[in-house]
Amino acid sequence: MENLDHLITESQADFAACDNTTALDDAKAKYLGKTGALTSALKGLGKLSAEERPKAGAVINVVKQSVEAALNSRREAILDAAQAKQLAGESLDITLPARAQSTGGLHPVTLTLQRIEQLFHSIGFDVATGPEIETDFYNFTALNIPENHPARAMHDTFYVDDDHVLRTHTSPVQVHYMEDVLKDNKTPPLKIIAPGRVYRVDSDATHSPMFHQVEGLWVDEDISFANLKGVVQDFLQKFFERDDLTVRFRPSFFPFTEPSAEMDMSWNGGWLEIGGCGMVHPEVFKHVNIDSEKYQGFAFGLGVERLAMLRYGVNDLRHFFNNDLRFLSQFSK
Ligand code: 2U9
Repeated sequence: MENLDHLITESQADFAACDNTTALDDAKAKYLGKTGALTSALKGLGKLSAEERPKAGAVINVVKQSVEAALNSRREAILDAAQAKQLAGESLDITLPARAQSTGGLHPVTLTLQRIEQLFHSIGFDVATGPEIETDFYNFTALNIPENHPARAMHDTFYVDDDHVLRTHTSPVQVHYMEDVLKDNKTPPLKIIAPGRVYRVDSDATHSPMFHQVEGLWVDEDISFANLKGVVQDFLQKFFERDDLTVRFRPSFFPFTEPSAEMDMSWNGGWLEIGGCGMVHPEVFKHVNIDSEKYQGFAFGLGVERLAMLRYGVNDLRHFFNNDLRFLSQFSK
């Protein structure tokens, strides 16, 4: 019988030349396929004598096993290489630094409120808070706001029911506070600020249906407009970090103060309206049983968003409420 050893080296060379399994299957056919060299050799066994057949069969099988071993080892090598290539393509670069966890920060209005509270606290004002849903009495009547005043109209104020409104200012907080102080048999002096959310039916670039106010109240035996001017000017100078900042008053009207004034502050060579103020109206003191012959008090109100806009140079109030992180993240330290 023909020597078949050359098939081993030939098949090894053929298999080595294959770089994918399809080519390998084609190469396999040449040796192990239906008409392959080894298959033909096995078929040829029938022509041999019964004596020669087992020996020749054994020889063919040895060659066949070698070819199969070469085939399997090449197949494994091709599959390993393909997998390695795939893994290399999908690999994660674990040397890349992890993305930093963002820590968030306080809202600019919160930062402004904190600053306001801290500055007033430093000159002896307590911080008072109260409910955001108020009765008609605390939001309007106790503050001497007459029955037919526009602030009481549905189109200016959010009504919860006939007797309850979303507070339109933080003034009811001071009414509660004065009542509570007197309930404890305490007497003035009384020195508080009332910061918080308030609600009005209003919405444009400078008005939002929800905004923040801070109101101040100082009641004592001889409190005057001069004290008011000193407190407000001192506060604004510290808040804006400008020692040369001054305030001026323009006569105005509020039902809860008499006399009343609009407050302006000096700003870039001009004047900027910044809030309202006045001496607490005797009618308001009457509602909380404070003797207006003995005590006087000043009150003022400032818009917190307005202060924040001026301090941070924000030109549209709505930025504060759109929750755009590109805006908000600028205030995180
Ligand atoms: C009591 C008595 C009087 C608070 C006052 C103003 C004038 C005022 C506005 C400024 C800008 C509101 O945020 S704003 O829109 N406020 O003009 N507020 S006097 O007077 C009071 C408060 C409580 C018991």
